[in-house]
Amino acid sequence: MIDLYDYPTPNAWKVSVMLEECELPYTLKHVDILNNDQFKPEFLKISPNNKIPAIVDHDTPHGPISVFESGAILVYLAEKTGKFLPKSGPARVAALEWTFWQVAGLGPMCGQANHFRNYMKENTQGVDRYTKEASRLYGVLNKRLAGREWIADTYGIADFACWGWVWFHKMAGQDLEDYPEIKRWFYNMSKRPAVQRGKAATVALASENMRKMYDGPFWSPQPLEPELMRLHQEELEAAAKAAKK
Ligand SMILES: N[C@@H](CCC(=O)N[C@@H](CS)C(=O)NCC(=O)O)C(=O)O
Repeated sequence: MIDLYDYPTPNAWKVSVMLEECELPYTLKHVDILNNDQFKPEFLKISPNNKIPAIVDHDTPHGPISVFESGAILVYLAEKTGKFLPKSGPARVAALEWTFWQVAGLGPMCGQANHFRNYMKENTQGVDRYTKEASRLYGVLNKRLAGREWIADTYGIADFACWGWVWFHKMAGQDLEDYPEIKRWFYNMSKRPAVQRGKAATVALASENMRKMYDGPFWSPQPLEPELMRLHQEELEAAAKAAKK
């Protein structure tokens, strides 16, 4: 069994989505980062950089193994299961390139764009710099996806890494209408039941107020497609029921 230390954010969804896609059983350990749980000594032993996600894998020949940093977790799970990361060759290189591109670029820059746009609006230099950088990165991804179904050669860790950061496109000042290739990829991936389960599971453990924020086309400038919205609602309800048990 794997413990996933999470909070409902795109960084945690990378891992919960992968666990669902791999059909690996896992237990969610909710770390309330708004309440400083990430600084508790027992969590720092697992994740010394005081951030979610982190995992503890209890099912290994070496005894429990803990892993922090989402990119390292994705690679660890891929190597454990033999899934979602080609074992060698150019396809593996592409999967690693785009996964690390997300971890080092798309995630941090969109995070900064969110910070300045939504919490430090008066700092127009910051708003401008990070919104432009988020747009540049979205442009790079849009170009990459032209003529491709998935970000690397096959569906896998690069898609898991990027998906949540596209879900939150509005907070980084982006409009999917400007990126038709990303929009197509995003909706295709969002329709996968494992993706919906992975997101809903982490949201279900959040407070009721927080849940309401996710309960709809949150941050999305255009309403989600009705079919996707219906699936999203069903998954959220099922996950909320499971969390109450
Ligand atoms: N580079 C890290 C980033 C993780 C990260 O930023 N986690 C945020 C939530 S999305 C967090 O735990 N923040 C708590 C804090 O900074 O104190 C990764 O990819 O795992």
